[in-house]
Amino acid sequence: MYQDLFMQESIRKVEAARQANMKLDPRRMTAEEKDVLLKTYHPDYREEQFVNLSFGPNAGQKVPGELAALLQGRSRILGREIDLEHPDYDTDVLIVGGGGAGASAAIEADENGARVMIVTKLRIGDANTMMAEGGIQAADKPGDSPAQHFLDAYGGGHFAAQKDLLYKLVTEAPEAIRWLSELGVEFDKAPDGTMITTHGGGTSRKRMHAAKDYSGAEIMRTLRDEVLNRGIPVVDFTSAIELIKDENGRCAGAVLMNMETKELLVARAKTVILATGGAGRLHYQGFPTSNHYGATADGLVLAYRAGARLLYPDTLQYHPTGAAFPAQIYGALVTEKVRSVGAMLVNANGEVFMNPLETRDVSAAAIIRECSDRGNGVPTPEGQAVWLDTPMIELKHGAGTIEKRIPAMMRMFAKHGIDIRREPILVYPTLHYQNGGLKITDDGQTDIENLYAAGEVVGGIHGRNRLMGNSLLDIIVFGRNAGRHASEKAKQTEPGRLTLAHVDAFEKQRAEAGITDGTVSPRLLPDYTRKK
Ligand code: MEZ
Repeated sequence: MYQDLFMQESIRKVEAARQANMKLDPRRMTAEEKDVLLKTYHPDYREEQFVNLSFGPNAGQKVPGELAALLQGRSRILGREIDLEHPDYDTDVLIVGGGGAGASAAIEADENGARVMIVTKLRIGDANTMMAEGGIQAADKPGDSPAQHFLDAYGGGHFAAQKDLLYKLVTEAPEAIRWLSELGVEFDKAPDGTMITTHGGGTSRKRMHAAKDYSGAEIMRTLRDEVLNRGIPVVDFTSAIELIKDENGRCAGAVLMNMETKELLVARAKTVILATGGAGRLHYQGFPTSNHYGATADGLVLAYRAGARLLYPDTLQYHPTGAAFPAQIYGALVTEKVRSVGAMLVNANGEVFMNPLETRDVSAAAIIRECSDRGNGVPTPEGQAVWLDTPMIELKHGAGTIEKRIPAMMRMFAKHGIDIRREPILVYPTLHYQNGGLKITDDGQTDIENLYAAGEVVGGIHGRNRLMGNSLLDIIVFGRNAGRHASEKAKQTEPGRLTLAHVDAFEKQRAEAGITDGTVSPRLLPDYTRKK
């Protein structure tokens, strides 16, 4: 498959150095080294790629230019007739988004006796949860503790996590694993029934629980079955395009749009949970993405327009190992588990240039440095890349390890003629996760009364960088949390008269700020039409 002569020559160097490389235990970078590396090479520090918001709850703060255009964009409902007096749907808890957080919230709200409805612009399960591969963290083994988990995540997130949220995440993690197991998730287990756990970047203990390398798909399969078995209504191919408030300023529903007919519908609800996921499909700074097709920051736009603050909207996660070759899988996730089970990152000369389990932001920046200033990248049709030396895995752990532990990776590359048991693979950072998002309290409520949020749309749980496996964890812990609190709040709520006055007010602010570009938001789907 590697027909390019430079690649072939480089592979020979990787092979020649492999045995010696395998004996290396590259030292971790010091805090000072990491600091300089990040500031020089991490995309979050490319100041020219950010703009300051002109108005709204985060006025004056910097966000990626692509996101600013959407946050300050024009509403899709301007000039449309919307009959708020006669809602098409009436429910206690309206959940926007059909991924892991939305499904967990729905199950918990249903369990609490609420009438629940999920609305999703694609189908339930079409979400980043489905695409998560390597695992979910929980400190549930001897020698580990939630306190240790907290320290790893707090340090890895540059001491910026909201401490109360992170505390909740790590202390409720063992219960999340138990809940998932009881629902039917098939985690990897040793013959004696104990969970197999591995390291991830930045973890001090082996606490990554996995279902091979399709952990997210296994979790989503189980949650989706549970939602459907409970008979929770799911309205698919229908997006939320604006939140509705009541006359008292509380969130009280959403304007929905049928994605095929473009018909507008009104859903009235006592409480609303946004679980709309991330933003990879905005392709910040032109990066490819590991994200699902629907990851277009919709929840941030809806909530911002209704008056909710964002936390750390300027920080994104570039997963260090996106597939860089061949072009058909450019940007697809190569799970961190590949490094957890023994593969090392090496440059075009076959040299190991970092410890393979540095945290993600540091690893991504080190790869970018190797491919730019150091000139040690392997040229690819899309740019530059480094090798992830996968044959090391079976040399270390024996034949059959790759098929057993990371079969999805093996299949993804095999489809393109690359046998990762024998040949290394080319990787480069890919846009993976939105560290920032909606500010919430520890009961999951945003700045707007009766508007809750869970999952990747939330900011602050992980600080300015998330560790592997803490996102599958947060969708469960905070999804269930939001479902519980939103359903409880719904019991005490009777929505007043519905209104969209906040949308008009936002439009006025937009005009006063002199924003005249025609961007309409939320985006809903990526725009891949070829531009001349
Ligand atoms: O948490 C993640 O983002 C994850 C599990 C990704 C991966 O590398 O597999």
